[in-house]
Amino acid sequence: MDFSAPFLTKYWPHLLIALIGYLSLKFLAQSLSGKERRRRFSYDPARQLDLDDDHEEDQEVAGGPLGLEETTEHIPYRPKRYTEKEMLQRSVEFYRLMDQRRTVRFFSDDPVPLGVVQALIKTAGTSPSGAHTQPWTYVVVQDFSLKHQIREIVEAEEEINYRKRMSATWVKDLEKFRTTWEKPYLDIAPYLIMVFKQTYGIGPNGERLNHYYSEISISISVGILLAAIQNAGLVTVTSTPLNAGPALRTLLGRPVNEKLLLLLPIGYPAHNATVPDLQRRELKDIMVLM
Ligand code: IYR
Repeated sequence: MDFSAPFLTKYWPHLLIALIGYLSLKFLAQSLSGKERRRRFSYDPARQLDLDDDHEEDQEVAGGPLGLEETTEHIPYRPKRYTEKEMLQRSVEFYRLMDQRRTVRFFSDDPVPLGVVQALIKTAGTSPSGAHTQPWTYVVVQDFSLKHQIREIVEAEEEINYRKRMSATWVKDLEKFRTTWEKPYLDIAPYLIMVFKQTYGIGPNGERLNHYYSEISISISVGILLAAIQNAGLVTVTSTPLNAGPALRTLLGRPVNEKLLLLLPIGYPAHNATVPDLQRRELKDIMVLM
């Protein structure tokens, strides 16, 4: 083919159309393969909410260093069996303990031994998780200046949340809890537990490992953590710092596969702490026996 000047003068519209067509097809192919990648790497129905975890990855690898290999041995499991009387007694006692749990927003700065916090996090780590991927990272912050920086980030976002991002109905629904964008407890509580979800795992050679149902897994793990905190005689507030996740992740130097889900301050309640006088739904309203 003759690519001389007269050829270009004559056929330049055709060439232009061909170039535009080529670039559009390339763009379409890239975005489709991106979608496909996202689909393959996340079998997590809650994932539509993850706006923060869109990354390039290398290759898909199943399992992980702590994951179950096909050859994993199955071993006998024979926990202690209680009598029916003991079982009832223990269940009712545990219910009574958990029924005392309240979300508390007023903290004492009394110190709590780190060993207690470590035991609480170990307990949270006993949670079941999708394909035993254990997709959680619990970042425990005790450093005063770091806690203060966290407070500044959270309050800056919460002020906008309360003023603009949350609907008027939402803000009204919260009135009875007397919450505001101000979070002094972030300075006062001896520890802030920052709960990160690992949207995918990273293997020993930097390869990307699939995680399944991570958000549900972490919710279960945090439920166990709340029970452990209650059992230790400490309190927390399960806060979800809307829009502050990326800045907090950067502040704490967490990797891109982690997304902040919850922020739990822990400590003793302030001596003058108050809680709203709420009622729990009765058994007949929450349980259906068939
Ligand atoms: N995250 C905000 C707002 C908030 C939202 C709900 I839903 C609550 O149950 C409580 C508070 C805050 O922590 O103030």
